[in-house]
Amino acid sequence: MERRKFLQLSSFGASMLALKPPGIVKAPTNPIIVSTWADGKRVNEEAWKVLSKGGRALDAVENGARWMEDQINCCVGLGANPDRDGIVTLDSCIMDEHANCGAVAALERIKHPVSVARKVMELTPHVLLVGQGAQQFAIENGFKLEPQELSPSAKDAYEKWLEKSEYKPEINIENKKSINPAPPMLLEDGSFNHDTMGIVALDASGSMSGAVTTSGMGFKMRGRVGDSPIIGAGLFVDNEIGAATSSGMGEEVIRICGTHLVVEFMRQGYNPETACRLAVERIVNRDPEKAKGLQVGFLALDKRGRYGAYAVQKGFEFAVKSGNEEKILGCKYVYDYGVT
Ligand code: SD4
Repeated sequence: MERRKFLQLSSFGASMLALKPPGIVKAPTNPIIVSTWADGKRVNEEAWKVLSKGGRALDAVENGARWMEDQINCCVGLGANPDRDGIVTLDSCIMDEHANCGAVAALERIKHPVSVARKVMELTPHVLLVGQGAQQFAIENGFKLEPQELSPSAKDAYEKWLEKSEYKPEINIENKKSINPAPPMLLEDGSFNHDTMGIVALDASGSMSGAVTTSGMGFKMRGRVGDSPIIGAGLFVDNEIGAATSSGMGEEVIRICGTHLVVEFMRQGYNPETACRLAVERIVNRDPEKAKGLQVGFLALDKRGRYGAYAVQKGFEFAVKSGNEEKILGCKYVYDYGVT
């Protein structure tokens, strides 16, 4: 190629590089955080301590998740409901603005699985550590091994569950009346209204991150892992587009790579609520009868700070906090407790 033509072409290439698509440009933004369920409100407050000072979304979501894990008699963390064998096993994941991610599953006797997940992300070449290996990694990295005992509320709930030992995931559990509207959401029968906290945030520098922490479905089969620690199922972050998290029947979320799907719908131009609705419809349309008996909720935040949620059943809630709003919101759904 002639030298002049080559130079012309390469300067054209350089100017094209300068014209990055708008989503890729990192511009200052107003920080915002959204978290699943009503107790996401307190989680957001903890995360806001980081976001309001110009801190990183990654630190904010970890802070929020740690607060949740610290609650005794809670639906998340070591005080949560155990598996069928009476052992609490925890799942968690975290993902940052560079698509770095880390996760732990079936982790026992460690108080802050979200921070172990972050260490997996930062200190290993891996994404997911499970069971004994995850616990060993946690201990090697300074996490304390906690005693293996159930919290008073989990002990009560487990004893009650043992009376029938019925293995059926409780789906419309949100329908039950809360006797304690402040977190933890302890229900009349001693159970909790959910088992999972999903959090996604956008910080002042325009970076997005997310975290999920859960005890998984109460009285699950030993060794069962749901969507929560699975990147693309319980959590997905794409810093060019947005982030999403989920709660509910993990198996259904895994089947459709739920949060990855939500983010891909946002990439196609749908707003967060519509993106969540389309993912919910993917579950419902395949088997509407089955879907009548299960709950899945998706929550999404896009790069512009817009948020939205959608659920299979009535009852899914989320909390939002930014510089100018702080609220708990319900969302649209397909079924009103199994009825169209
Ligand atoms: C799981 N998705 O283990 C979790 C359960 C959940 O509110 O979200 N509960 O499948």
